Amino acid sequence: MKKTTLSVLAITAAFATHGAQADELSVVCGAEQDWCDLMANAFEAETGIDVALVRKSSGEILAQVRAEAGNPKIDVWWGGTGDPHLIAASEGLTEPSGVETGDLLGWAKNMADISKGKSVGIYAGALGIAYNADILADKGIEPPACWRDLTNPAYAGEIQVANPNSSGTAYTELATFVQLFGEDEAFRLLAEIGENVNSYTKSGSAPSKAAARGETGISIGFMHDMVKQASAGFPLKVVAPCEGTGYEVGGVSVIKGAKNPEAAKKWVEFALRADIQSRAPEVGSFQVPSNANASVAPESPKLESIKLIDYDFATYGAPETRERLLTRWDAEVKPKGN
Ligand code: S7P
Repeated sequence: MKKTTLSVLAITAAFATHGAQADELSVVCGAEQDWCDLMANAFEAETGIDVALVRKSSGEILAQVRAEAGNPKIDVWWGGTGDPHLIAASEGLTEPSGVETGDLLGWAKNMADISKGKSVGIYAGALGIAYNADILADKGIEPPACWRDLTNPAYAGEIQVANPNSSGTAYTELATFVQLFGEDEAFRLLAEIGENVNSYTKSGSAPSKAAARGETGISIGFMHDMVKQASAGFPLKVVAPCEGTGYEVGGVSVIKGAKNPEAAKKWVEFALRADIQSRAPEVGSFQVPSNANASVAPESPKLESIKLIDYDFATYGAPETRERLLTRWDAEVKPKGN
């Protein structure tokens, strides 16, 4: 009798464990909170799998994935700039999802090629400058047209940008400057622009939200995050810098040793579908989708009409490059005492 009870308990426990594994998914999300929520709700509704989701900036996610290596709490990392996804892949922190990439655009497949299938591109977006037209007009300041314009002392205290240690957006900016101007000139320019910066934020989209609300005159960030504010009615103007600009390919990666690998793979398949990617504009996310059959919102910045650099994802998505550039940024750009 006792033996039977124990067996039943053991079977029940095993079933419960198995059930939990099949019905749960832990997601860390690098996109905007409203898009993260839309994705989690849609995935739960379609699959019945419970999603526990947390939103973080890209650098913070990379730090968590590194800290949890070998015993991850996260199953899948969705969104955020591609460079940290590539770094995690090269450090063996993520693993190939094995999903089909046939319908994806070239830049999304490129991400899969560089990472040996461990990360796949889900969207793309270009970096730019935004300004609050009312604030600059009130102060009688000419809007910037180029990256170099941001060194103008007329913008003292007017510029906001994120910190590249925490923010994928700001790391993309740092890597873009290095590719556009060469490393030494890039750091000289960033330090000079730093004289005009009022705050280095944790998240990459925060500066454009602040500029939209008139808390700062100028922001640096992704153009689609600026368009989101402009289309909500704020007086924010978006500038494609005259020298050219860099861009991100947002990624999705399955964490190595994920507790729920099947559900993680389902999430990746889900996130690459055209019908799912086409829903991003519902929450004002205007990145260009990676699935060739997804619809592109009319508000999405037209990448083909922007002077884009040939962003070197393999180099700037390598751990040693990120380490070197962030060390230099801390020494040469970061304000003392921060
Ligand atoms: O979803 C908007 C977006 O700009 O956020 C991601 C980006 O990593 C912002 O987070 P950070 O705080 O790390 O800068 C982008 O991938 C995405 O396009």
